[in-house]
Parts: sequence; C-alpha cells; structure tokens
Amino acid sequence: MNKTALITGATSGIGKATAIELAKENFNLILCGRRKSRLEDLKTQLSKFTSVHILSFDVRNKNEVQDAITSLPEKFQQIDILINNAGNAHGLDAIQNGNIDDWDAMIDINVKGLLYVSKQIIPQMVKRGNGHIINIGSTAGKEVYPNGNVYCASKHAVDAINQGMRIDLNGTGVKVGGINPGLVETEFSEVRFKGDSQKAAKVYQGFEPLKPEDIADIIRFVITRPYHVNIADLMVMCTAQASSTIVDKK
Ligand code: NDP
Ligand code: 8X3
Repeated sequence: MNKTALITGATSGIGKATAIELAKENFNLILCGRRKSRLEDLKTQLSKFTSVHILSFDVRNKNEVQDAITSLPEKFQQIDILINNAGNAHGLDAIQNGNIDDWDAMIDINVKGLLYVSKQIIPQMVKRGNGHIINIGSTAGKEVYPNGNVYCASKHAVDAINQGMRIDLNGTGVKVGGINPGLVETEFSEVRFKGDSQKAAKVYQGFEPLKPEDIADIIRFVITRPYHVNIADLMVMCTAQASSTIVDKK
C-alpha cells in the first residue's frame, strides 16, 4: 500500500517542490496551506501521478487545524509521514526596532503552528507504532545572525522540539528528524521583506543558492531509508555558504 504524507506549506517553495517530488514516488499526498487556489492547481497537476487531498487552513488557528485534520476522508486518515514545513520570517530588524506583530507571526506560525499540527497527528502514529515526522528547521536554528533575533529563536525552538519529539517518541516506533537548510531561493525573502521583491532578490544575488528541489530531493531520500535508519538532524547549505553570515558572493 502506498504511504501517505501530509505536507504543511505546500503552496510554494520547499513544500511545493516536496509535493511534486513525492508525487513522482507515488506517495498519497495531503497538501496544506492557506492559499486554496494554489492547492487546487497543485492537486490538478499531481493527480496524474497519485491521490491528492488538499486542506486549506492557517496553522496559527488551533481549531482550524483540528477541524481540517479530523475532516480527512477515510482514505487519507492514516498519515505515515508528517512534514512540518510551513513557516516564514517576518522582518529583519535589530531587536530594539523589532515589530511586535512580526514577532507574534513568527512564534505563532513556526513554533505554535508546528505544535498544533503535530498534536493532531502524533497520537495515531503512536497507536499504530509507526510514523515519520520531518521538522524543517534552518541554519537559523543552529546559529544566530545579526537582526535575525526572533526568527532565529523560532527555529532554535524547532530544533529543540525536534530533539524533544525524538526523545519522547523513542520506543513508540515513530521516527523524528530535522532538516535545516541554509539559503534557499523561494518566496521566503519576499515574505520577510513584505513583498519588496527587489530587496528579496538581492539576498540570492552573486552566488548560487539552494533550490527548493534540492531540499525536496533530500526529504525524499530521508523518508525512503529502511525502517531502522533515522536521519536525525541534517544541515544543508549551498556550496557558497559556510555559515549564516559567511557567503561567498562574487
Ligand atoms: P515559502 O514562503 O516559499 O513557503 C512557505 C509556506 O508556508 C507556504 O506554502 C505558506 O503557505 C506556508 N505558510 C506560511 N504561513 C502559514 C500559515 N499561517 N498557515 C499555513 N501555512 C502557512 O518559503 P520556504 O519554502 O522557503 O519555507 C518553508 C520552510 O523552510 C519554512 O519553515 C522556512 O522557515 C524554512 N526554511 C527556509 C529557508 C530559505 O532560505 N528559504 C532556509 C531554511 C529554512 P500559505 O501562504 O499559502 O499559507
Ligand atoms: C532561512 C535561512 O539564513 O535566511 O531559514 O535565515 S536564513
């Protein structure tokens, strides 16, 4: 029987590329995000390869999360793989100039949203005695860079939650692993700079950043290892990047 993967943040970037990659591998897919028309387009595109169900909800809203996941049709109720990917950065400001709404958004989406979704899915995995959770963190969860303050804090929290899940789920049969990318060219910087696409494009100029497909390929590799192999924590950067602040720009 084909396995079912639920991907949060499937409307763009890493999540969308992962949906496309996993469809080719015949995983049944539950694709999540707020932008429903994008989910519908992706469903149309991927239904040629596999079964796709879409769920449009905001991960910040715990009732919406619960309603969405409890509404799944029978065929999609068993979730074998959870890819906690939805997330973003809002602003890039020194802590003294930070915007409280930006802080709320990052903590609510990247940390609390990840927990709300996981809370709905972990119990069925424990009951069955198998499942695989992939938490998309960041190099920003391993080090802090200037003006990254709260985004870095949110991704450090994802790193801690990833470790905590692995510790607490040990012995249940549920695998947990984190994937921590460096600079990937997606809509990430457009969201961070509130739609300023020139400023966003500059982040990726002068070097070859990772593409979302590079991370999707790694996610596919991680979830297709034999049951006894758990890739617990991965950092992935483009060759031009050595750390959050050291990037070889020409
Ligand atoms: P994108 O902006 O391209 O994608 C973000 C995804 O998250 C979208 O599908 C978006 O869907 C979803 N999302 C955002 N907010 C919410 C919300 N409130 N409720 C539900 N879904 C939401 O960025 P990336 O693909 O780059 O980001 C994916 C993950 O990778 C994030 O966790 C990010 O922190 C992480 N990451 C990114 C890196 C990069 O350089 N790009 C590097 C390291 C980590 P919608 O708006 O439709 O709801
Ligand atoms: C995204 C990578 O360096 O822009 O998490 O924070 S970075």
